[in-house]
Amino acid sequence: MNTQSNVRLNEDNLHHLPSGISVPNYDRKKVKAGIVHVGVGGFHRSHEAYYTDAYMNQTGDLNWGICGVGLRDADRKMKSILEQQNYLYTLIVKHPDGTIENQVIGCMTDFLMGCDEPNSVIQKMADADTKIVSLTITEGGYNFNPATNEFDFDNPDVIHDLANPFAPRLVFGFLTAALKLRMERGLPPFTVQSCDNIQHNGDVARKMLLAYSRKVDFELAKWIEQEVPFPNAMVDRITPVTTPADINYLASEMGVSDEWPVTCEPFHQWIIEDKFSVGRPQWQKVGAQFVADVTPYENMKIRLLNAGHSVLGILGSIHGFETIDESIQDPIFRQFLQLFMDNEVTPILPPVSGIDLDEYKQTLLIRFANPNIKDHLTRICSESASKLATFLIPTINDNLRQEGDIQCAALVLAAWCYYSDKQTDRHGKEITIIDVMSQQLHVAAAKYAVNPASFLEMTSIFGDLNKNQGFMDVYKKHLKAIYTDPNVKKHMQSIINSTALAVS
Ligand code: CS2
Repeated sequence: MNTQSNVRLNEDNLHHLPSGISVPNYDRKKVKAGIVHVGVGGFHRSHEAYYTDAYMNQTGDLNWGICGVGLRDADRKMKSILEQQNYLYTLIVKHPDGTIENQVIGCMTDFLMGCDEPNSVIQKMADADTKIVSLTITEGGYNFNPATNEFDFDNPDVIHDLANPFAPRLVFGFLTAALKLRMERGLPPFTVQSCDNIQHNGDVARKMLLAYSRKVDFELAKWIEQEVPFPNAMVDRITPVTTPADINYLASEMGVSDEWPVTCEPFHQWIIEDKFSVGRPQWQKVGAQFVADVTPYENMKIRLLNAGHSVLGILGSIHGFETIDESIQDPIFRQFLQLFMDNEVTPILPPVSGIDLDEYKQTLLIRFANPNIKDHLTRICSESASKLATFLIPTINDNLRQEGDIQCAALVLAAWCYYSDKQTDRHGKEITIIDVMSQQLHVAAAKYAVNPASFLEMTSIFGDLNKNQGFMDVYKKHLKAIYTDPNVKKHMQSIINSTALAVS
């Protein structure tokens, strides 16, 4: 909705916005881009950009503005809206009690499209003012084969990039071309800062970039290996997809026209290894935590929060729920999630310094239940092929190694097979599935009747799970139960009951 009395969000109007919306207190004209960020979606805007804006507000250090970069056609809409708004947008922070905070974020200075102007992106990254190139490119964007953990050179985009080093499509092509220019110009390298939910995200980015750059230029790869830091980081803030209702809320209740605001929960966490080549913002002044080793924190977050989301997402979709808060309101879903976290994840987590795991899990349940964060299961289940390979399969493998429990996780994989095969909920209502592998998943799952192991034979996702007889027995039992009766709650309840019996 855009009524005449509404104020359009842009630089000219920034200090004429209606009350109830906070705005940056720094002079945006003086902001210099020290960060180039690839992958400007909701999460980047609610997290790294939020911290950077807060840092500028608090310290007045304006050397860390963010130049956004989109690499795919799909990013054009974001560029065009942000451009019209002089790169301003509203962050709508929704508390569980209904309180809403509206805040304009002002640290973005520009937005470049890699697919339209690859050279501008490469030059921007190679610019001496650029100190950090940060990434939210999703789990799939790292282009590794989860079964081998090696760079996937068979990807047609990689083949394209090797043949067109100055007009690449993937992030590794851009980073390689820009770092080459910096090396040739005698400039120090930028830091590559991954902000994706991948265990050891910095190490993975490093491994993939080294594999790719070695094919391009061996000397350059050696320089990257020795000089470029890739801090690992744990990132966290639940950020649902922006809906027309969010845009309407700002227009009708706040009197502001913002074409693409971001909504998020109040909770945020960022734990980063302190390895930067040419400086960084003092993000610790606004709540980020710098530590020597982020491993225990990322393990905890990915295996509890992200996997927990997938558990609710897959089972909730089959049940017919639409959002995370709706799923967690259901006592059986809640108990099942708690059981999964307590029995299957907690025992394999190393201790996390300064964190009480029980409290952390309770906070997760409260965050998931926030009734104002309508986090759709479509978003949660999107790209499950790469998500589950990172969030859930490693937990199963750890449990199999130490004879831990795998009942809940096996039920989730069985449910995922049913979901991929039928693509409907238990009542036959179609489910929207967003996954680059959805077709392969569907074909493998649909062979269930002739070969119940067919789904798990997709080794690029499941690795060797299909060779583990003990696991396969449990998985097949759950699979049969779900195909016989897709009322997943019944099967969740029976796992809850049998675990309670085993404990008593
Ligand atoms: C979610 C994450 O996409 C997912 O599967 O689990 O986007 C999650 O909301 C964020 O990692 C929260 O920090």
